[in-house]
Amino acid sequence: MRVFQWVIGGTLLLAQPACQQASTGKGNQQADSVATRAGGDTTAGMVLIKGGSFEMGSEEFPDSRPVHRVTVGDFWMDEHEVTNAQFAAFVKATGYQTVSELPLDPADYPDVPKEKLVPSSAVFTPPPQPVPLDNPLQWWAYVPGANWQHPFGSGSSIAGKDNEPVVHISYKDAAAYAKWAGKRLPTEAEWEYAARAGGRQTKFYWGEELKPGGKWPANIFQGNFPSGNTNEDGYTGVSPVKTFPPNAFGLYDMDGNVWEWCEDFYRPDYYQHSDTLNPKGPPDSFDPDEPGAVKRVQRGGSFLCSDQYCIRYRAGSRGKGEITSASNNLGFRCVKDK
Ligand SMILES: [Ca+2]
Ligand SMILES: [Ca+2]
Repeated sequence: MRVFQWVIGGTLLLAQPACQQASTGKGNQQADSVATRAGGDTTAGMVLIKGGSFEMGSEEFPDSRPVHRVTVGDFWMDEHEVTNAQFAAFVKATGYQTVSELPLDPADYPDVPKEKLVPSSAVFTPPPQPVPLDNPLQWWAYVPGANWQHPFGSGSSIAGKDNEPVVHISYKDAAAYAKWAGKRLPTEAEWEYAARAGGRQTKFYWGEELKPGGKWPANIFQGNFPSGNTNEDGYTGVSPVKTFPPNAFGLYDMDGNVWEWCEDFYRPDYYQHSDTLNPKGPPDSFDPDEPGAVKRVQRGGSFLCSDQYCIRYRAGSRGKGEITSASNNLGFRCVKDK
């Protein structure tokens, strides 16, 4: 079941369903019935990541401490975020409907006005003037009809945007796609190892400098958040995949563009007792900010991140999201065992 919340440098909860932990809605049944496509063993468009050891985490954020040594095995990873064209092929083959497209049962949301219980998703809607950064409702709107095919609501479309990352993707949607594609979502450790290209601890995944050589190396946010996007990197919203340079492993947009789901459940204290070999996350989730909400890890930040507000595009930082929630800066990529 869906929680009315968005994760952008923190979480905001508007209303919770009556029985979150059960989470046995229509989205689940759909995902369970998705069959793996024929020829699903292809690694086209993937990069073979040679495993190794690295220093995982960041001392900069309470939930990414301590930095600890982790070893991951070899795996394949999508070279870019899953695109609208790729997701459309999945939907065409399976008839899958994303969580944002499904109706909500009023019985599950006794505290939410009925008129709000229509298929919808969170869209970044900045105010025209500067605002204090203490209330995300000032720049997030729950827009009826917003979903992966209509990123800004029912009047919008993805026509001509085949190469943009698909957005408004919940964890359940991402997992269903991965299953169909014969792939899986990355573990958090695999994701960070790939984002660091196996390298050392740095402030940003691309290095120590925010803007090396005077150029923005990723699609993030410049200017005064949320109203004053100066658009220095050329994109106020998503950018087509492969617009910005790849990292040393040949992977694009690990930093910025859209947040990416990982398979691991979220717990802020997991790194204090994480496995060191191919860690797969804790057995269940717990977020003291929203006890009861089932959350998985998200990584890499988005086009809305900057040092002023959502600083979790920085290397080693972690994001989190309730598994049926989505927004127009949230997507994913897949991995595959070697
Ligand atoms: Ca940007
Ligand atoms: Ca990304």
